[in-house]
Amino acid sequence: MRTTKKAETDNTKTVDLAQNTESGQGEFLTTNQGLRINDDQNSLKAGERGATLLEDFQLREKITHFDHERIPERIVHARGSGAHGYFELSESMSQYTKAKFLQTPGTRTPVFARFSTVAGSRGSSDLARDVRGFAVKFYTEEGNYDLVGNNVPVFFIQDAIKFPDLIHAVKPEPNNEMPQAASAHDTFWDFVSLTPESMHTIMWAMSDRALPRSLRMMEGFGVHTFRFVNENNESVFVKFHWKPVLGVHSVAWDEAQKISGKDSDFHRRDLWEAIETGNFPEWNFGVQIVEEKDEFKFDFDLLDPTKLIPEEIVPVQIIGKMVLNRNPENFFAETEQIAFHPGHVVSGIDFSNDPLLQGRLFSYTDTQLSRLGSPNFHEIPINRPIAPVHNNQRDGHMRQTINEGQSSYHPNTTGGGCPFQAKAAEGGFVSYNEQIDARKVRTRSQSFFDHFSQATLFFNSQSEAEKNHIVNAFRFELGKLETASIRERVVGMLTKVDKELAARVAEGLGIQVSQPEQDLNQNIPADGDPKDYQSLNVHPELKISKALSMAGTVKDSIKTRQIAILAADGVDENSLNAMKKALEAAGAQTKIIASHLGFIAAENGNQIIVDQSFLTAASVLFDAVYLPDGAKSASLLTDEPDAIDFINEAFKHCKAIAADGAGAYLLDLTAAGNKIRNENKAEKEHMAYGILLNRNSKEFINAIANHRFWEREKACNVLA
Ligand code: HDE
Repeated sequence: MRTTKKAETDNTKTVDLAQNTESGQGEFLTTNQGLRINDDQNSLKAGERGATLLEDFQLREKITHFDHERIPERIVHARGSGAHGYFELSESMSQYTKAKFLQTPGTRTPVFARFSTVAGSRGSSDLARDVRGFAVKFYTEEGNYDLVGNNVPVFFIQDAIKFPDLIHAVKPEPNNEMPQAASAHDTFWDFVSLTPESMHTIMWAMSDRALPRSLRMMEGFGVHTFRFVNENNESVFVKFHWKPVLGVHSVAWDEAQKISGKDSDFHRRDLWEAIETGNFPEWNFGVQIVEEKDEFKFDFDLLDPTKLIPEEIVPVQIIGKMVLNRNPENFFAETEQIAFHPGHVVSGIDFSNDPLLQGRLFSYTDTQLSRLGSPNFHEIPINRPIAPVHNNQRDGHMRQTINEGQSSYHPNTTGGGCPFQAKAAEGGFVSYNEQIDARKVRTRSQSFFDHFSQATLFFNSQSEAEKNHIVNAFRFELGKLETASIRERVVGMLTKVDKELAARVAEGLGIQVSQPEQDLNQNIPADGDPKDYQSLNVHPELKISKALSMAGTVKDSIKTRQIAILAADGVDENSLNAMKKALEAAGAQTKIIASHLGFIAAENGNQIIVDQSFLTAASVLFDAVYLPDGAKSASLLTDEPDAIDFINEAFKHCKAIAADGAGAYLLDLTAAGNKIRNENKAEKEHMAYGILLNRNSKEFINAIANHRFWEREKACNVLA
């Protein structure tokens, strides 16, 4: 069989065919033609002070390349961070799918995962309130499989034809390009208020799920219903899930906004550093399987992407795990140039007729053509499959492969018939032969008309603190609107989700809750579809789904958590070091923060190195605070307004705070001290609110593992 000459397909390393175009470390500086450069500091001039000569090819080449360094950013999901790793199967799926990488437990498949926000530009902040993209490219031996999902299991719209409208509405407004990476503006909520199907996903977006503590601490979902197809051509429906081993955790909204200012790369840095320090992020991979015969047994349509299958109804079966263990060498070459596509499937995985998914199948290649500039984007190293590529596609901008021979068509004899078509038994992809016999219609199925019952299920499933955060998120977002009628329409829509939610949001906005029926129909343009598919009243049996709340998530580890230790001259070295060692032994990372960099002198005269000063550190960048013993240190810090602010903020954001000995004096000056210690509450109660006085390291570790003490918001009247 004749083969095409192909670039090395080791996607894990960027190696060129003919020449070494790697980093060039230890090599001479050259032009792009390989000519060694003698002077890269000065352009070629007519005399020392003379004009620069057009002849200077070295200058021209360098500037020209620079002028063209930027490519269009992704139309959505522009800001992202990615990493390499592997997927390891633990349970064979051979009963359901013939996909090779899902057959034999222990099989490892290389992956590249990219996480992103949706609305913001490439340079925007990581902590925007937004859905997060969760896209994974599996480099399987049968070709690339892309699972291009999000960190919420549902989507805003039911039909791809509405996607440009949704995105136009959420992106900065076109007249003034404001606001960046934010949904709190008129056009977004105008669209939402006229699109009742968006309400379920809106509930997720207004919840803390939209403010992850870390990319490593968020779930991922394939969103659509897909199909598995086995060797016998039998199919089942499948939904995909990623479950983070560290649990699902979020930050508070006030904190998110402050992080955006203090470190807009907060998530990117967190992912990078976790991998650099060997704390490889891990997710369990799960599936929900629905037999074909059960397609219509639910009170929602499996094809409707605004619906999830509650885990209480179809449990998630864990079948493997993903480990991310290598940072990219080059952000542009890998994270920026990776091109995902929900249509990149392998034999054994197929599509359902979800109209949102069907539209996506067109969009992704189309967008890569303008973003990456050529139909040969699959030849960019990060996009190359490890499976060999043989076909009759030729040429085009930036073609890398040097195809040999006379034959570039099929069928042929000039090429000995190569490359051959593969039979199904040889791994050739055969679409699932679903029977379709239908009329062409431009309509929506009645079974998609229930827009509110799962929004209600989501709200009812939240803890009290989570509900409060949702109320405040609506108050914030709608409070930013300039058009009162949009605000009122959204509140009217909320009455369909939960009357109390609507009333509380309305109270915060100082408006009356209006009649939902009127509201939903008023101001809707005559040609606007929503009124034609007003909600169907469905009363699902399931009233609460625990899996929808983050309250019951994994809380058993402080691995990679960032702990601030505030200290000054006179700190008790033992008190500081004992806690520091215990926290680090449990996997946390500690930073000693003082008024200045360099060293502080401990009570016993020893010098202690300072990691960060109050100028460069910020409370919002840490998970917990420790105040060690040492009378002088505590007293110096009480005169340091930044130290008091630091503790107050940690208290407001419901983080664990521990003080030892004299460290407690410092606590007394803060809101934490006033609210808890000075009110003479029982010590047990301090603990319940995550304030620990003279407690041992084990107790502090447990408190940090709890992530946040949201109970503090109500008990101490603080709003995180
Ligand atoms: Fe995407 N989406 N999308 N999307 N999407 C893109 O492709 C699109 C949708 C998702 O890290 C674009 O390469 C349409 C749902 C992720 O590179 C674009 C529709 C879900 C990423 C595009 C949807 C997603 C994208 C922009 C409605 C969750 C980032 C750049 C029919 C299941 C991938 C690009 C990465 C990216 C189109 C809806 C997830 C324009 C038309 C639903 C994670 O092609």
